[in-house]
This record gives sequence, C-alpha cells and structure tokens, in this order.
Amino acid sequence: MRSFAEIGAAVVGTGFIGAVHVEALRRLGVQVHGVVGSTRERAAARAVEIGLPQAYGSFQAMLDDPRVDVVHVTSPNHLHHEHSRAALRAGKHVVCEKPLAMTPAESADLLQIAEHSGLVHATNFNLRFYPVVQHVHGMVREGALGEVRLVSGHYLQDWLLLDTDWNWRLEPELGGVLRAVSDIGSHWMDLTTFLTGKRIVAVMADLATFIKKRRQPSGPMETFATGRGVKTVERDISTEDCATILLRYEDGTRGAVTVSQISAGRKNSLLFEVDGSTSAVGWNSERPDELWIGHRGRPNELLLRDPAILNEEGRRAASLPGGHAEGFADTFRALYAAVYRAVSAGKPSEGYPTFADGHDEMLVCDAVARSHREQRWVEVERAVRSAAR
Ligand code: SOE
Repeated sequence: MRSFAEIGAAVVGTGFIGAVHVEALRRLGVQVHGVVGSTRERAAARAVEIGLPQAYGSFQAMLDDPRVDVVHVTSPNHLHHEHSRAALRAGKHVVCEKPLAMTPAESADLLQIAEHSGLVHATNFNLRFYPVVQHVHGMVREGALGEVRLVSGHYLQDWLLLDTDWNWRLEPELGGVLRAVSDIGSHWMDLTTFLTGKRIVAVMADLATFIKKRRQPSGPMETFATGRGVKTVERDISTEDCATILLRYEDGTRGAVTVSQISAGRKNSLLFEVDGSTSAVGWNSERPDELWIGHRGRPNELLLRDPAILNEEGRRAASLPGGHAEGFADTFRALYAAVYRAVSAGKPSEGYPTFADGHDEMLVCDAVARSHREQRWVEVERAVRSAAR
C-alpha cells in the first residue's frame, strides 16, 4: 500500500473545477505534478494562478511523465472519451468529470476498457460525498425511512439566465445534445439512485429552451463567468434551459425532478426529498450541513451535521467538527479519499462512483432525450452485461 504522498496526479482542464480537483488532492497529500490546458499558454497561466509546479506542453507530455499515476479529466465534455481512453491505455488510473462522455457508445467503450485494465476508474459524482448525504445513504440502508416510495426535488441554478450568459455547454458539439440535464440533472439522478439503491428504469421528460438566441463572446468563457463588456455575436441555441422529468425506479419507487439553469436567485441548489413508509428526509445543497427528517405522530427533526451523531458513512466523509460548515469543495476531498485508497492498493474497490455509474447515467440521459423527442414514457435501455467480464 502506497501512502497518498507517494502517488502522483495530473489534472486535464483549466476551468474552475480543475482547480477544485487540484486543491482537494493537495489536502490529501497527493503530489499534483501539473496541469494540461487547451493551449500551453492557458495551462501555464492556470499553473501559476493555482501554484502548480508545471504546465505540460501537451496531453501526451503529461502521459509520458512516469510520476503521474492518476489523470483527472476536467476538459470539456467532447474530450472526455478521448482523454480518458488515452490515459487508461497509458496505464493511468482515471477520475473523469461527469458526464462521462458525449454518447452511451463512448461511455460503454470507456467502461469496457476500464474494466479490463485493472486500473481504478471513477466518475466525479462528488455531490454524493456531503457528509449528511452519506448519512442519508446509511439511514436508507438501515431502514430508518421504511420502504422508499417517492423521490422528489430539483437542481436549480441561474448562471445562464441572461441571453448574454455564455458557456461551451450551450454548444451541442462541445457539451452534447443535452445541456442542463447532462450537466446537473445527471447529479440529481445519480444521487437519488445512490441514496435509494434503485436504478431509474423509465422516464417521461419535457425539455424547454426559453432563450433561443444568445450573445456569444468572441473569446472563451469559464463556467459561471459573466462576460461583461466583451464583443459578442448572436447565436441560435438548441440545448435545453430546463427540464421537468417524471421517473420510475426499480420496484416501483416514483420520482419527479425539475432541472434549470435559468432560475433567478438559485446559485447551485440541489434539493431532494425521499419519502418512505415510516419517515422522510429532505436536503438542500445550499444548506449542506442540515438534514430535515419528517415523521408522522411525533415532531419532525432538523439534524445539524455533527460527526458525533452521524452514522459511520457520514462520519467517514466528514473532516471538520460540528458547527464548522463543510461545503462543495470538501466533497471532492471525501470522494478522492475513497478513490485514492483504491489507487494506493493498486486495484479498483468499492465506495466511490465508477465508470459503470457514469455509463449508467449516460443511458438514463439518452432515455430522457428520446422521451422528450417522442413525447412519451421511455424505458432505460441497458444492454444485458455479459457474465464473462
Ligand atoms: C455548472 O453547472 C457546474 O459547475 C456543474 O458542472 C457541476 O457539476 C455542479 O456540481 C455545479 O455546477
């Protein structure tokens, strides 16, 4: 078993989330050797900004660095398949941001290569790793809610509310045919599948594009950035601003979710409620240390994250005492602690989302796109996995 300090990593992508990956790895003591950007200049600027030792001259130069054991892929969606595939082929463990790829065919290819490589492969569904969310996973598993029947909620943001807001995700050729659903709906659907232990088997989806023309700035625009005062050109938009989706999970659990990136005042609000036969839980990512617990016949409860009263799963994800708020960036640390325990052992393990979860999410999103196109319920098409893997 190697200590985390003996493991080397590199991050591909110079957006804000790449810097979050770097900082989480540094908190764990992992050696982050450098960053890869769309150009050497962008990588060099980012490396200086976040204090990285180097900016690789190219993606291949990073793969050729023998000190790099793990590659974190945070490039735009259309490069996830190419970058993850090349890293696996070069014998590197891979953590890839969601969505895993642009199509189910690409994600199936990645899964097949990853599962035959013996390498660690993870999809960056980091929102599972809020301590309170991990605690809910344990509650459901221990039967604290009774039989789960209904899952509801939303994932709302407002960073694309204005027609002058721009990001590569708006462009199908860079982000994929789905935008809000693929970018943040994927988190909500993965999270509720994780919490309930039940896969989504059918969807009824209605997507909407309210802002059909936007002003694209002349240069690149980082996620959540506001491009004030730059030269722009008008562009037609086909990807969805928002979605309302009905869901059926395995064994009959029902669900409903609203996804939007044009909801004024909601900065990054993932909310879920899980209703069981005896009790319910509710959680909002903008108040991540709090858990609402609903009862019939006795007072409801509001749990404030305190490792002393969380279950084992919640405690394992926590890094600060109660009252010291833990947030979005902390979830990356908790996720990578689980992933790097596997890297340290030199083989895949349990306890973190893999390429199998990323591929399954691609299948669900594919069903969402088809349901909207055909305006009907669509079953999630999961190929029968061959027994011999
Ligand atoms: C932008 O919508 C974004 O950064 C997503 O890409 C992340 O996955 C989400 O966690 C926060 O918002």
